[in-house]
Amino acid sequence: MFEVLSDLVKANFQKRNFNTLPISEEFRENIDHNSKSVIQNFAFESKQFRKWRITRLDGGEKLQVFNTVAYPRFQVETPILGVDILWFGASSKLLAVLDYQPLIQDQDYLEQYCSRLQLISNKFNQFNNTKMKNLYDSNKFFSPWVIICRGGQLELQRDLNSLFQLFIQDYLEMNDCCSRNRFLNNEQIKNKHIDYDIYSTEKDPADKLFKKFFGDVWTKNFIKNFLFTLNNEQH
Ligand code: BLA
Repeated sequence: MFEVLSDLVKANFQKRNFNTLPISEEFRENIDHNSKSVIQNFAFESKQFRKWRITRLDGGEKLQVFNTVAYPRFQVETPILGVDILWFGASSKLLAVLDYQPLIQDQDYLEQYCSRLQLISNKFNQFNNTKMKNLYDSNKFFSPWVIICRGGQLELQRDLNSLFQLFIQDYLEMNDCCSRNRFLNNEQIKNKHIDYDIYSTEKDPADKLFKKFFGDVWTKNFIKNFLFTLNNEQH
């Protein structure tokens, strides 16, 4: 269902000389033959990004997932891009979360790198929501302007693609203009990326879902060695 979102990201990559990063066979694609669910993963890098990963989970009519995270290189203090989009077919519910995930909560940092999210979400009424439930701490690696939509078929068809397109383009442009870091040095940036991976490993509610389809062993390995690879690193 969300193939168009992956295509859109990849089209941007082609224009900007991204390279494909190798992924081990077990993560490239995994199929749960019982439910016929398929998970596919892709990873890329470029001059500005050390890793940009994309995950798609096709669980048929019941569940569709698109998830992507972009990690800038340690020399750049810009936010991590995070997107989590889920479609629950049984209840016809869309959950879309999109954010320029700040490395720090300093007000000037948030203004400089994240506040432009408002300009995007203001264009789309039904995405004009920043209230999270308490799965995650909204003050840790989320911006005050995080875009959240809990909607239905209408939101899905109408605006998601246009909103996503703007969201990606704006982020890429922010990373194109190589302004000097004002808030963090390279070592601090690296440590924030490590903290992000550790925090996400703890909080991401995806593990239950993965375990159901692909089992405990694969899921642990996937989280540790594909999704959040810095979670074992030390400062
Ligand atoms: C919520 N994400 C969720 C939930 C699930 C997933 C099952 C709970 C949905 C519910 O409330 O019913 C699933 N997360 C996944 C899957 C992957 C994943 C399948 O990472 C596959 C890789 N999550 C992220 C990123 C962000 C994020 C990068 O992975 C940042 C934008 C956000 N997901 C996020 C938030 C919620 C959520 C904030 C809770 C939404 C809320 O508070 O209501």
